[in-house]
Amino acid sequence: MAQSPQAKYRKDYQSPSHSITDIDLTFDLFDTETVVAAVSQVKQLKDSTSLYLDGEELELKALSINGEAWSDYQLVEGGIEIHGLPQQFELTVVTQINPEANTALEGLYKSGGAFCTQCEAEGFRRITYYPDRPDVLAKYTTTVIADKASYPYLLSNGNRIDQGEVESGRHFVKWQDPHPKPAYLFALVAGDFDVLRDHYVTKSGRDVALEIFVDKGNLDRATHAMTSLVNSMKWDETRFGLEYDLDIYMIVAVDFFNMGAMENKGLNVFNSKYVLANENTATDTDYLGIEAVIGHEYFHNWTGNRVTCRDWFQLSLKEGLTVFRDQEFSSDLGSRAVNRINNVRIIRGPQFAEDASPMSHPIRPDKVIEMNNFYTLTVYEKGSEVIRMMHTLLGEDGFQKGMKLYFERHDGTAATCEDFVSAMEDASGVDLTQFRLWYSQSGTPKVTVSSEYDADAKTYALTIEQVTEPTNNQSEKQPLHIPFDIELYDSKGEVIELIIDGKPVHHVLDVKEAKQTFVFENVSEQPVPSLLREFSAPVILEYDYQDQELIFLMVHARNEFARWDAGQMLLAKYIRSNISAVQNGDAVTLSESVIDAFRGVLLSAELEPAFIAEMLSLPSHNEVSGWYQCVDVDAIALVLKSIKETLATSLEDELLAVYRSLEQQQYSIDHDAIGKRSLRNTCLSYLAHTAQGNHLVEAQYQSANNMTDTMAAMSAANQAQLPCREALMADYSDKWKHDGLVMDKWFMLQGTNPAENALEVIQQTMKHEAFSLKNPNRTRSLIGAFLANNPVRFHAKSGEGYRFAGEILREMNSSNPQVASRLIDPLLKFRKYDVERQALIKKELEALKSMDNLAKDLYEKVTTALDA
Ligand code: B3K
Ligand code: ZN
Repeated sequence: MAQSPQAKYRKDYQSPSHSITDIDLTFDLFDTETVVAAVSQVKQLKDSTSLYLDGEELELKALSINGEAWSDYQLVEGGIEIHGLPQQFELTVVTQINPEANTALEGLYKSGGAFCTQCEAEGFRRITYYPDRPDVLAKYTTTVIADKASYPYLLSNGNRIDQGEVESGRHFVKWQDPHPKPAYLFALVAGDFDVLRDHYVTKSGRDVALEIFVDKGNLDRATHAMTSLVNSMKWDETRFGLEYDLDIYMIVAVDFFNMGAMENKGLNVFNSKYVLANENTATDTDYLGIEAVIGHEYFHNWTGNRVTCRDWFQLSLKEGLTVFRDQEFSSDLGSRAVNRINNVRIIRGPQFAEDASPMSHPIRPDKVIEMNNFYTLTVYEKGSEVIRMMHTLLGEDGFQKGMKLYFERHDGTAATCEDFVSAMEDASGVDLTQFRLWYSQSGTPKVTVSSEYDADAKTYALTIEQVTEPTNNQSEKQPLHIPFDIELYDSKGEVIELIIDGKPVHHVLDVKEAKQTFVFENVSEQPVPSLLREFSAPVILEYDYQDQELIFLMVHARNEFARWDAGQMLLAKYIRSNISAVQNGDAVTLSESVIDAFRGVLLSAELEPAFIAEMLSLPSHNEVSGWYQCVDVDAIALVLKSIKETLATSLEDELLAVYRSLEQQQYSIDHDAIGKRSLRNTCLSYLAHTAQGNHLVEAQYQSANNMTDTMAAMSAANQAQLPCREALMADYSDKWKHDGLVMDKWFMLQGTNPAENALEVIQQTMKHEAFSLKNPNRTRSLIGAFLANNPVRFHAKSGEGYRFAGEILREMNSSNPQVASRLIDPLLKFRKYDVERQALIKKELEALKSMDNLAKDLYEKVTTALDA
C-alpha cells in the first residue's frame, strides 16, 4: 500500500466553504465511456478563493468557471483543488467514467443490462467532482441520454419535466427534484423493465403515482412490494402524521446491489431480494423482510431525506430513527411480540458481539476510515434501541411532540444527533442530559440485579448495579441512564403495585447510578420479579433466577415478551450448565420440569402459534458464543443439538399432533396463516431429530404448495443431516438453477451445511451455473453463510475454513471491497478462540495486511483487529 489511509474524526467537523444551490447534470450513457457534465451554481461561504471537490476514478475532460476554461487547479489524492475563484460562480465539470468496469457497485455501474447508481455514503464522487458531503444540499436537474431500444426507461429523482429523441437512435429524459438534497441521495437508472403501477392519494389530496420497475417477466413478483408501499404511506400518515411530498415514487429492483436498498429521493433502488416475491419463490420471512425494507426506505423520506445528516458520524440520526420507525410499522401491522423478539435476538446476538469486538464503536462513531464500514448493527439496531428508550421515557405523546419539534426546527437541513435529542427534551420536558451518553459510549452495559425480601417489614429491595467493560476504542466508561421496566408478581400471578416512600411509582425505573437500590413497600409476600420487560434497554441482564421462578414467569408474566424471555433464560441456564458438563466429559441433561414447561407452551390454547414458535426456538450458536470470553465451538454445537434432540424425543407425540393440526389446504400470506406455518415448521425442525424425521420431511417437501414449507423441509433435512437431504437439494437445484435469487436459499443451505465435508461441497458449489462471486447476494448466501453461520465447519481445527476465507477476501478486496469488508467480520473476533485457532486466523489477517492494494475498507478492520 502506497500510503496508509487516513482516519477522519468527528471532533474535526468544519462547515463547508461553499454552498451549491443548484446542479444541472447531463449523463450521456455508454457502457464503458459515459460522459457526465455537471453545471453547479456555487457561492462562497467562508473567506476562501479555493474550492476542494471530492473525486475518485474519474477522467477529467473539461473544467470551466462562468463558461471560461479554467486551468488554475490541481488534481490531488481523492479530489481536486480549484484556485483563484470569485465569490459566486457557475462551475462546469465534465468527467468520463466506465460503468461496466465498476465491480465495486458504488457510483454508476451496470447491474445486468441496466445502468444504476449507489451514492451513499461516498459514491457520488465516482460520478463527478463535487463536495460529496451530506451538509451540502442542492436542487438537482438531471438529463439522461441513452440508446432507446436498450434503455427505454431513463429515471432520476423528482419529476419528469421533458423528454425526446436525439440522433443515432438515442433518447433523453429530463428530471427535476424540487427538494434540495445532498449528493448521496442522487440516483439514476436506465434500463428495460416491466412496470407495476398504482397510485396513492395522500391525506391532503396529493395523487402520487407509484411505479415498481422489475426485470422483464417478473411482474407477478412485485405485488407484495406495492401493497407494502401503500401500507407504509398510510401508516406514516396515521402514526407520525407524515405525508409524501412528490407526485411520483419509484422503486427499481436490481440484481447487483451491495446492501438491502437505498432511499434516493423519489427513486429508491432495491436489491431484488427485497422486492420480488410470490408464494413459489419466497418464504414468509422474505415477505416480512420486503414489508420492513419497503417501509424503511419510504420512512427515510422524512427521517433522512427531508432532515438529513450534517456529517457521516451522525448516521444513526437517520438510521437508528428509521429502523425504530420500520420496527413500529411491522409491529402495528403484525405481531408486536414476535417483532420485538426478533429485534431483541439481533441485539443480543450479533450486536452484542459487535460491541465486544475490536470494531466496537458508539452509535455515533468518533473515528472513521471507511464510512461504509459503519453501516453496522450498532448504528442501526442499537441506534434504534436508543430511540426506543427515549420513546419509553417520553411516552408516545411526548415522543410525537418531539418529532414535531424536530421537523419544525430542522426540515430541509442537515442535522445532528444532538439536535434530535434536544428536540425530544425541549418538547417533553424530560431531562436527557445523562441519557446522551448512549450516543458516545460504546460497549454493552452489564446490569446485575439482586433482591431481598423482608417479610416483617413487607419490603422488597432490588439492587441494580451497572458496569460497562472497557472496549477497544474506549477505556473509561460511565454509568448510563437506563430505563428499567419491571413488574412484581405475587404467588397467584397478580401484579403487585410498586410503592416507594408511600407513593405509587411507574414500572419503568430510572437507573442512573453505578449501584442503586429501590425499596418497594407493602409487599405482602416474596414476589417474583419480571425484569427488563420489553428489553427496555440494550443491556446484559444478570439475575439469579431459580428454575421455578422462570417457569412461573413463562406462564404468568403479563406480557408476551417477558414470557418468551423467561423461557430463554431457562434455556440459557441449561445450555451453560451443559456446556460445562460436556467440557468435563459428562452427558447433556435437561430436567423434567423444563421439558414440562415447554410441553405446556406447545399445547397452550391461548397463545398465538407464531408466539409459541418463538418460545420453542433455541438461541443461536452465535448468541451462545457471545456469553463466553473463550468460545468452545464444538461444545456449544453439541449442547444445542442435544437439547434439541432431547426436547424432540420427549415431546414427539405432542409435536406431531401440533404439526398435523396446523396443516393448511389453501396458501395465504395473512399473519394468522404465517403464524401457523411458523409453528408447524418449528415442530418439523424438532421432529427431524426423531425416527420419523426423514419420512416427515420428505413428505412435506413433496406436498408443499409454497416456498416457506419447501424451505422448512430443506433446512430441517440440512440441519438434522437426514438421508433425504441430497435428493431434495438436487431436485430444488434442478428446478431453480436459472433463478439466482431463488437459488440463494439453496446456496445458504450449502453454506450452513453441518456435514464434515461442507467446505469441499462449498468449493464445488462455487462452480454451480447460478453462482458468481461478482454478485453480492450469491456471495453472501454461500460464503457469508459459511463464515458467519457455520461455526463448527468454519472453525475446523485444521484451519481450512480460515484459509478459504483468506483466499476469497484477497480476491474480493479488488473486485468489491464493500462486500469483502462484511465477510471479514467473523475473523476479527479471533481473540475469542483457543491459541491454535487464533494463530491460524491471525495468519490470514496478516496476509491481507501485507497486500499492496488493500482497500480502505479491509485496511481499517484488519489493522484495528490486529492492533487491539
Ligand atoms: N441508507 C442505505 C444504506 C447505504 C449503505 C451504504 N454503504 C439503506 C438504508 O439504510 O436504508
Ligand atoms: Zn436506512
